Amino acid sequence: MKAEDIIKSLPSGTDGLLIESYENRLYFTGFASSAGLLFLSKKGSAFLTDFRYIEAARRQVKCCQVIELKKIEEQLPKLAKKFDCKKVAFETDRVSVARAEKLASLLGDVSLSKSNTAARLISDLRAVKTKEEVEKVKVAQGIAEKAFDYILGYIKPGMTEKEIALALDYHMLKNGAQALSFNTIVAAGVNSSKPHAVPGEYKVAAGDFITLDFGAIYEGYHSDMTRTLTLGSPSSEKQKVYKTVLTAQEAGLKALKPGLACQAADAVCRDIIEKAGYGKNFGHGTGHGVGIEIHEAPTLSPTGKGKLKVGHLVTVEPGIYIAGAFGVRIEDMALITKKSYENLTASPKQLISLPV
Ligand SMILES: [Mn+2]
Repeated sequence: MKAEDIIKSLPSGTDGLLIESYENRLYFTGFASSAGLLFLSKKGSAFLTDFRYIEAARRQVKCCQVIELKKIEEQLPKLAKKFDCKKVAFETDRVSVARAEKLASLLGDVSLSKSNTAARLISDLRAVKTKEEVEKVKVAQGIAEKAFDYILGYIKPGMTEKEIALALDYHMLKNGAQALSFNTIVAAGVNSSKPHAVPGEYKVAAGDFITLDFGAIYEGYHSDMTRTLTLGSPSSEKQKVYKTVLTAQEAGLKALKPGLACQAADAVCRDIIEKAGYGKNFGHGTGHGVGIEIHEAPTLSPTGKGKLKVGHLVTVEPGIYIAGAFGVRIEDMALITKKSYENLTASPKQLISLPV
């Protein structure tokens, strides 16, 4: 079990780990709930959740005993004693200072470790996807791609960004998405220069670039893709920028393999964009891990840490943004394999020009 790997790797002297975040509870138990506590320890583990979820949890959680959460102030110290814990770690990257103080007081004699090791170990573990996790992302991505195909026939001049975003969202939700990966981005015309523009009342018109960045969630797992389309014929400058981003994106993908430094993966895309004269117009990282969270480890950026490993699932999404004019971003998701990568995004990347 994944949780056992974490427990074994905790710093010496730490014998337990408290997991309270939604994301990590889902990861370790496979059970999604708005509240709960997973107590992992070297001598045993327990998942506590309240009356609202207890019936479903008893049926679904297989990794450890399931206990109905009633009075945490009594149950937590009792479990710590039962599992013979002297010191327990917690999610230092996810728990507020107030909650950490509360946990420390609930634990009484058992000390709460402030070490970041557990948080780092969980992040590293979650970055490497199992086959089952990859399958879920693939289903999510399939839902997003069907919505993309649909939207190509839907967009007409005069439609607002909001209308296009709503149509994408509706299609994903109607066709199996449990939820949306994030607020869908539809950025058209001058708005496409803002990487995370919010869809508004702007009406798409001939010559516009339209950037669509969206994803679906399936069984807790996210997908993420970006395509930039045009309505009618774009200017030659727009075509040049699109070609540059596409060249960078394809080169970035092609470079992916185990052992490649995350910074080096970023540099592949960044160098091409810099050489084309648009270095200052690419102000974000090249990519990020995707899974239970839309952004997770590893990070492909100039400050990204570590190297790619088999099982990492990352986006490659360079862009060029010219303030007050237009922007282009193209994004695929890629799974790092033994020799290179598998592209999980099948939608076409050649510039699609929609009829006006
Ligand atoms: Mn992304």
